[in-house]
Amino acid sequence: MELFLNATSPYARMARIILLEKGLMESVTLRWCDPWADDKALLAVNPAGRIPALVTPDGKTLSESLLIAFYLDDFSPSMPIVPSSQRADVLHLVGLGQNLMDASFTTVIARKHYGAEIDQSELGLRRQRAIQRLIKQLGDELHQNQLTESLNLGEISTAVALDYLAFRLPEVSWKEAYPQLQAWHAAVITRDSFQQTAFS
Ligand SMILES: N[C@@H](CCC(=O)N[C@@H](CS)C(=O)NCC(=O)O)C(=O)O
Repeated sequence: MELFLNATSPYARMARIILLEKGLMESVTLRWCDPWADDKALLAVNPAGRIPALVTPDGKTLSESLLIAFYLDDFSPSMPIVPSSQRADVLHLVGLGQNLMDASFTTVIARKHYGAEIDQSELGLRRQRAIQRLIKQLGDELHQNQLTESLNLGEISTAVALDYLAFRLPEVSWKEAYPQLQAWHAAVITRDSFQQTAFS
């Protein structure tokens, strides 16, 4: 398999963490690229020009981080990241994590292209309110003692989204406001899969 990625995409990081958590790194070649520079090799496999993109052993390209996550979970059923006994709980958390990732990432990209004043636009303000509500709900729902030996997809998505917030939008000081969430996040990111893929 091949995974097209860069070092700052939260979506690509999620795919890489799943590969590590499921012990699949030896089955994949990492193809580092710049999706914003119309990378030719990326465009050849994914006309959307976005990462992550995973090329399967039979040459099919998968785009969209969640579709890649589901494919990898099926590819290697050991250590399931969406265990059937907890499906609704895990998917609920995935929704919170992905929405936090989307609102944070869109804020960063909008600022990059249109300047920080874009935060004061109607959509910018909506994104900021969504980020605040999502963090509050995660703070209410997540406790360090819920963590088990293996991570599920909801935990991976949420921890990556929180890490991305700390990396790109440090002014959203969620750690100070939600110490219980901070303890949960700190416990998750000690894992090898998070340490090896830290944003840089
Ligand atoms: N919904 C997509 C989002 C992927 C995405 O937005 N990737 C960004 C990098 S973080 C990208 O490749 N952007 C390039 C572009 O939009 O042209 C997913 O979950 O995979």
